Amino acid sequence: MKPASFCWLSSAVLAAYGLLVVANNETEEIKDETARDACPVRLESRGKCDEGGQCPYQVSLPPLTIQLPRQFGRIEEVFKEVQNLKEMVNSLKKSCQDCKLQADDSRDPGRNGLLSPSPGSQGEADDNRVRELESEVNKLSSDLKNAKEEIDLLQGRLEKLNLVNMNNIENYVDSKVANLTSVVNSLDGKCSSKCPIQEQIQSRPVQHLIYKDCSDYYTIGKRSSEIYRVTPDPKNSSFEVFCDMETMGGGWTVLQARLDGSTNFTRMWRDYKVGFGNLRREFWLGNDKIHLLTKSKEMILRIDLEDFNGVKLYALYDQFYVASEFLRYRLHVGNYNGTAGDALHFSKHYNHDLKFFTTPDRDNDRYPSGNCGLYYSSGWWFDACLSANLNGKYYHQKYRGVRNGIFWGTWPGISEAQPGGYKSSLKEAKMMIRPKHFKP
Ligand SMILES: [Ca+2]
Repeated sequence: MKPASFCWLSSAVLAAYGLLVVANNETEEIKDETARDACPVRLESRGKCDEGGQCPYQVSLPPLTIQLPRQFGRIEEVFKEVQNLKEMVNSLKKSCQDCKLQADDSRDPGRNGLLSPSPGSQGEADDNRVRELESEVNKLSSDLKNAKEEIDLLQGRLEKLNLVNMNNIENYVDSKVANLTSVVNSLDGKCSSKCPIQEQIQSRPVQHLIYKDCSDYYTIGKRSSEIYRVTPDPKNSSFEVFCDMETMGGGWTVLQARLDGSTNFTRMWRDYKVGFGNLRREFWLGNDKIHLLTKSKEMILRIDLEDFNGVKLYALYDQFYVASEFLRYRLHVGNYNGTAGDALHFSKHYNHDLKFFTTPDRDNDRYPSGNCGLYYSSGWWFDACLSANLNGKYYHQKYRGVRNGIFWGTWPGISEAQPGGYKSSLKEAKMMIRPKHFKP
């Protein structure tokens, strides 16, 4: 083989190599002029060819310089950045280790009074902490419970105090009024004994300057059941009442009457407060007036009831008082006697005594999920809700659905009625009061 052929071959080999290394025409500037001019490529034989046809030749190539694209210059920057990142990672690693060491130190029981772990026991330390927090929570919850009980207790005492104070004041005023009345009456007596002319006046109703209720009219000789004007409390204005002068000797001030359904009793707080209806037929006298009447003297309550079969029964309560509006007209009723049964104290759960007055627009009952007054279409001293409701709807015939008619829970045969079956309202009801110590 001639040397010129070798040069051509080596050039071809170099060109192919360059193409392989950089497959880009722009950068293909292989500096092979020297190879073409001086031909530094040499092929040397290193012995004989073996039997398989493989020959030990050595090709010496000239030094090679390749121009790389501009972007390759960034490799160095990338290397630098990688180096920086590596350093950062290392420093972070170190600070992390420092952190861990510090955290371990801070768990040292000598430096933190809250924890008392056994040496080297991380799980137990956590358990102890959890237990401690639990006991703290338990303590707080029991403290809260105690506080709630105390608040309840104080609330009860406050209510009692309120009642006591109101009663004291009322009693004080009553005794003053009673004293004055007796002084006036005794003066009247003295005058009439010394002045004969006055005896004619004596027959007139002047010995009672104040007619507190119907019993005072009875005392001065009034015997007809009529409307009279009473002044149970001199500090408040007088008002008209209907007096029953026949039942059980007479002297009764009527508070409520149901006869024929001519008056609607599904009314709001304001109406029950001032009263409504017709005194000669159906009416509610009014909670403010009932309060004044019952605080002026110790009163007894009589309830007369009649059903559509003509059965007439009554209930007599030896104690009856209705508190002021401030105390939501709370009912105090006791010492039952009579034939109709004590529906106002039906059971532990249906007891109207000591209950507040509730109307469809004012929920003072003991039923937490709703308003008994709204449900039973009435204003009454509802418990949760009722065993009596004399202000219920007037039904002329038997009715179904909610038992919102005029109702007395101890009425004979009433418990036999099926919940979904027909019910009867009472035909007549009357509530009236008279002083406890009145003798007709
Ligand atoms: Ca309620």
